[in-house]
Amino acid sequence: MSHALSDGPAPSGALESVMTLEQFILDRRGRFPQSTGAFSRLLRDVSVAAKIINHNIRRAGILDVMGESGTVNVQDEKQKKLDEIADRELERALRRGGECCLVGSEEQADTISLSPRGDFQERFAVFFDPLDGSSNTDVNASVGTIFSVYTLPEGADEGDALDVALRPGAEQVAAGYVAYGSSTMFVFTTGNGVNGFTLDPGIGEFLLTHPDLQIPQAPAMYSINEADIEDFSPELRTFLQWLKTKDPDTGHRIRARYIGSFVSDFHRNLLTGGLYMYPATSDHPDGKLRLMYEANPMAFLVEQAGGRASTGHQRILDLQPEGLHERTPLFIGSAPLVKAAEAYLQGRGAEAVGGA
Ligand code: FDP
Repeated sequence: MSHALSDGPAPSGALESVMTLEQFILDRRGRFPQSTGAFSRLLRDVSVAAKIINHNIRRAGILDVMGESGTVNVQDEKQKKLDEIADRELERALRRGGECCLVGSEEQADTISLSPRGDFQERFAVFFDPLDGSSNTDVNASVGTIFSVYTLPEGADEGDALDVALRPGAEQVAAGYVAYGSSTMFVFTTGNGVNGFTLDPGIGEFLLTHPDLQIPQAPAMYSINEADIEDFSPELRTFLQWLKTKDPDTGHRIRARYIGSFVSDFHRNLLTGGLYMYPATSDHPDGKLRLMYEANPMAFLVEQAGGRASTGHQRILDLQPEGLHERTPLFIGSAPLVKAAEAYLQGRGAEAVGGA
């Protein structure tokens, strides 16, 4: 893994060996002569929106963009001003780019057609969570944007758009996230591995810093909001107990980390190895995270990075979505830990993980 630009602005000359996101997309496109370029342009549009959102987040506290906007979204959550800005910028960039016919956002009750003539000549549908973990923005903790891309079949039009677009995550053609942390990273897959790009603020370009990301199989971290433990199933509580026991061979204990911002928790665990959980609880039997724009895109990414994503009982990417804002329980990260979680939740715990 190379971290070519970790120390401030790149010295002149260093860029020759570093690939920008745009170059990377063009390079990949060159391998498919039949490609029309529409998909490359769509990814470019998302990355442009990411830069604008990043610009606003970085000036939060200076500009009047912190705090609540006074509105609630369809999930009955109070919207933050930054939620609204991120939502607007993504929709604008995709509309301007002209390659996307349909968007579905966490912040909007229904999908929105971007097709000027309503004929869906533009083939892509994009689902997104414009600002995930936005309760963190007022306290200067990291947040993210998540996106998921599908191609619509020929003949789809505005009338049946959502029905046609509600496809299992296994049919995504691209997915990714932007992590606005101590640096800003754009991480995405088109089903051919996972690559991570770091924004160099000096030149305003995402540069390839994390090629071909693979999630470590040996877990370092687990992430869950244990404040809800009373509402967890007995099986999940037993699993958490197992997670906290020391490895008898190494004396090592997996550490707990929970930022409460899915993108940030996922990104850390992708780099270090680990497991993120948002389970079903007695209060929320379907969990909290949304299938179309949180669980599916991250499940696609994690599988492409050699990891696993599950409800605890079923592969996330096989779920047939029923609605834009549907929720799902989620266990995602290093494959051995996700499998261990599945074993405990299915009542095969100790025997399946070797007697713990
Ligand atoms: P948020 O509500 O701040 O947008 O998807 C929603 C999410 O954040 C995730 O990013 C985060 O992991 C989770 O909810 C936090 O929920 P809890 O406060 O219930 O732990």
